[in-house]
Parts: sequence; C-alpha cells; structure tokens
Amino acid sequence: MPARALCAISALFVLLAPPAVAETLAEAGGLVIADGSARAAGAAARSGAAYLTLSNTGETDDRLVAATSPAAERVELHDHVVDDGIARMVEIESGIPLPAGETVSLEQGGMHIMFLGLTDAWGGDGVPVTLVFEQAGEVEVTLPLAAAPSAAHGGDHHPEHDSHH
Ligand SMILES: [Cu+2]
Repeated sequence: MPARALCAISALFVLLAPPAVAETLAEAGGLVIADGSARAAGAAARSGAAYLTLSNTGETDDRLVAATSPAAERVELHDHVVDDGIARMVEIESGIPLPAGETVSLEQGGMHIMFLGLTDAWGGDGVPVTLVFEQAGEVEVTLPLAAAPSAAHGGDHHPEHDSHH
C-alpha cells in the first residue's frame, strides 16, 4: 500500500478517535488491533467478555475466525440479538468479516469475544488472547482488564449469570 494512503487512514483514525488515546495492541499484515479491554461479567463471574477494534488497512479482505486464551476453558465469538425484546448472545459461527479498508468494532452490546470458565490466567496484567485470522494468521495480544460492571446493568452477562431484573 502506498505510504500516502496509510497516512490518510492514520489521520482519519486520529480525527475519529475518542479523547482517550486509541492504543494499538498489535499489527499484522494490514490489520491494526486497538482499543482492547476485557471484563468479567461480575465480581464472582466465571465468564467474561473482551472488546477491541479491528482495522483492516490492507487491500485483502480478512476474517476473524476464532480466538483462544489460557484465561478461559472456552473462548467464542459472540454477537447480541434481540428476540421478543430479550437480548441474548449467539455464537458467530462463520467468524467476523473484516473487509479491506474497513474498521470493525467489537463493543458492549454488540459483538464480543466471550470467555467461558475463567482460569487463573484471567487478571493480573491483562488477559492474553490469540486472535486467529483467515489471512493474517495468529496474533497474540494482551487485553487490559477493566473493572467488572456494576450489578445494576450490564449487556454482557452470560444468561446463567444474569440475575438482575
Ligand atoms: Cu457472549
């Protein structure tokens, strides 16, 4: 890709970025992985969710096909759907498409990386995750751990932990 195009994209990104600095976690191929965070579903939760921004600055479509982590027994790619006014999570079986030139955000209330059965590797300096891309291959990142949400409201409780009303 010409350097000029990269500059244009960077400039745009800076303009659109929130006041909190967008922190790049990793780059691989044309992919830029930024703004990562992970949080447990609650103080005593055995599940958690992670969010990040995936920018495909390359010229080839890519796809996030899976994620693995020693911090959980199972890691799945999830989305939220609303059935009869009730939000629930579904696994994204086919992965998350990352079209060339586009930025895809995994954020609260939307797509996320789901951690089921948290292990001792969850916490401390962050949550280690290996992202598996169709084109870019495996990319390791460490996602900063955010405080668990209050019990009042949270969009990412796994159903069996969702005890609020
Ligand atoms: Cu989920």
